[in-house]
Amino acid sequence: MSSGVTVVLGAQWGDEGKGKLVDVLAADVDICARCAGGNNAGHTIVVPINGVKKSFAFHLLPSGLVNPTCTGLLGNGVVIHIPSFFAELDALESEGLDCTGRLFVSDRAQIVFDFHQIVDGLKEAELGGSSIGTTRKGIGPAYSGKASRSGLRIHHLFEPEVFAERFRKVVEGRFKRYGHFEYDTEGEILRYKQLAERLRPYVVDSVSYIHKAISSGKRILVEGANALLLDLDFGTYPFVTSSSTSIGGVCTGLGIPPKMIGKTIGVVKAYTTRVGAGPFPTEQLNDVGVHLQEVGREYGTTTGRRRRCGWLDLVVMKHSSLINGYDSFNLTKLDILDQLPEIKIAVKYTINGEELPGFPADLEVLAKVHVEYVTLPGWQSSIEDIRSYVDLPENCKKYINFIEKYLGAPIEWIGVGPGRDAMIKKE
Ligand code: 2SA
Ligand code: GDP
Ligand code: MG
Repeated sequence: MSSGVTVVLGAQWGDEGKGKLVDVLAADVDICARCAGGNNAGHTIVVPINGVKKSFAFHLLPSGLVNPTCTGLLGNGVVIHIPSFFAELDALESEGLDCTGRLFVSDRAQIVFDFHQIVDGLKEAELGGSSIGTTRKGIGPAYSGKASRSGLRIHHLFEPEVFAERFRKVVEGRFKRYGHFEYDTEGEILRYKQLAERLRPYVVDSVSYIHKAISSGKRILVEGANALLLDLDFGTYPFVTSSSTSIGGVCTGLGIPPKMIGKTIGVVKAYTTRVGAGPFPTEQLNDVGVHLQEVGREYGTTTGRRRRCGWLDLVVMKHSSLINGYDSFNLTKLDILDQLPEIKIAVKYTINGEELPGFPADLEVLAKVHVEYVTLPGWQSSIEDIRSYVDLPENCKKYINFIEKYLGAPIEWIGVGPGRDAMIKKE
């Protein structure tokens, strides 16, 4: 690990395989922190336990917890549905992953309540045909509450009267906006009184906690959730999530200054996927898309939805690189391209023959772009068992080199299968 905080961020529309890289890097870190998002995220990790491959799905908790010496931290920028926090924790512990004393939650983090999840569904229904395709985990409504200063934070749980008063007010506000939906406000206040006591041992002043850890030489890894194209500012707005999923969200979601970030690794799938609605210029609504979806087993980790699939888009990746300033990349799921005779890569967007200067903000423009591709020959052999860069087929290396050259940063890691060991470190 390099000195300073290491950051892993999704470079496309999510599900690039961040969880797997975090798991690999967690072997050498002391703390794995989440800075944004909630249990909308889904990170699948496949690890050998007593010689048998076991799959863990993380949603809210940091994936680094799979490593028994790694401590997990949920920063102030995360939104926390407390019953889901405990459900995930209980599931991990029942599978033999003891998290006692190595999981902490920021006292400044916002709470996601069931009413946020109900409202998420109501908002989507209201949008009808132009719905976002959210995970319905209450993420948008919780961040809206935060921005409009009516949200409840973890520390409010420990001031029962303040909590009850703010809670009643905010639920009342939702009833005014959406009509009276079924919700037991007083019952929830009682439930949260009990949940507060269960949560108490996990709660820390995360700013002091992380700065103390940094100054005592602890190695910190930040696990990004969702991805750049789902960022509230830089993604395909409004078809985005409601948090800052870019490098800026690392600083605001944990309270660390940019100068403490040592290295930022972008995770990029060898093709592109997205779940939910919104434009996707390289989407393949044909046999190629079906092939990627089926061979890549592209289903949402949280909702089970089919992920839309298409070719790798380097215009998207350039936009993502400008904002996040990746030091290196992890190219994942390269093995999913094994059988394809030829592989396309998007390199340019044009309108009326003119190249666009960047990734357009306006989705009407994005929907109209003509995508220019470069076609490279496939390698048509299995790379799943290859563990060294030099042993990869020549056409596979050409694909990797093309991406590196276009993006101007090295591909440091190459994923060739879902398991922890199926990763090539390119020196
Ligand atoms: P939300 O629920 O308000 O954050 O949804 C807003 C948009 O963000 C997308 N989104 C995601 N995209 C990819 N992966 C996500 N996590 C799960 C996974 C998704 C799943 O790992 O597979 O299981 O469906 C994720 N979370 C949010 C979402 O599709 C909307 O486009
Ligand atoms: P995340 O949200 O970025 O952590 O990604 P997800 O876990 O939602 O989705 C990535 C999926 O691809 C998971 O099922 C991983 O186990 C799997 N995966 C990750 N890297 C690779 C790889 O290099 N090859 C293959 N075949 N699967 C991978
Ligand atoms: Mg995911």
